[in-house]
Amino acid sequence: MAIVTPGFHGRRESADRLPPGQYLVHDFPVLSAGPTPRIRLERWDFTITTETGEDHVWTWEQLQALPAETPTVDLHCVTKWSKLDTRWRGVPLDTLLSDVDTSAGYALVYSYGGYTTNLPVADLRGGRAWLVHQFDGRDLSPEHGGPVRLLVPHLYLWKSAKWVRGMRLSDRDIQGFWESVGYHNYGDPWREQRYQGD
Ligand SMILES: Nc1nc2c(c(=O)[nH]1)N[C@H]1C(S)=C(S)[C@@H](COP(=O)(O)O)O[C@H]1N2
Ligand SMILES: [Mo]
Repeated sequence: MAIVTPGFHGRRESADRLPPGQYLVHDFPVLSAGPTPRIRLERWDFTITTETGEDHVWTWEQLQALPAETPTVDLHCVTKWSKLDTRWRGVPLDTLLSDVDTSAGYALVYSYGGYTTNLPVADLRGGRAWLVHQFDGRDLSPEHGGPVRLLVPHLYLWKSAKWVRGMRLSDRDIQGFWESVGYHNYGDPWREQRYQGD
């Protein structure tokens, strides 16, 4: 009898891991809506602003001092490519949010360069979202969002904001860049939530 441990993907067939309408790639495509910003680490910081307007700020050193995890996850882009077993290193959002007093339902994530994307705060919790600074054992390259990107692999990859700078928590769900031009508000690849109305 085959035993499949949830989270241990090595024993599952690739085909079972491909959401509807997706195909596998082995390279790592770059999808950016604008130019790649270059951010010096001494100037980098990450801010969580609560619904009451309180700012929590982490510098690069402070982020590095937090316990890191090394998730191996599958990525699913709404343009239909999926990449399996990508290896990352970063700090779980649970750790950052544990310092933040909030009951807000929604996060509007924003990046250096102006990109935004929205998701429920619940999706940032539960060991499902990280601020990552390494990919495949190396510093995350600028093209893929370095120095730090958000990684939320259970949603389509446009939610994983590259060059992430902060997030505003709110009781109101405010749409981000792609969401406001017709992409799905939530973006679950397993339910094929590509566009509004899917
Ligand atoms: N800041 C920022 N983050 C972004 C984007 C972007 O244009 N700007 N594109 C999104 C989209 S649509 C996808 S598919 C992934 C692509 O990540 P990759 O370039 O590392 O493959 O980043 C997401 N995060
Ligand atoms: Mo995308």
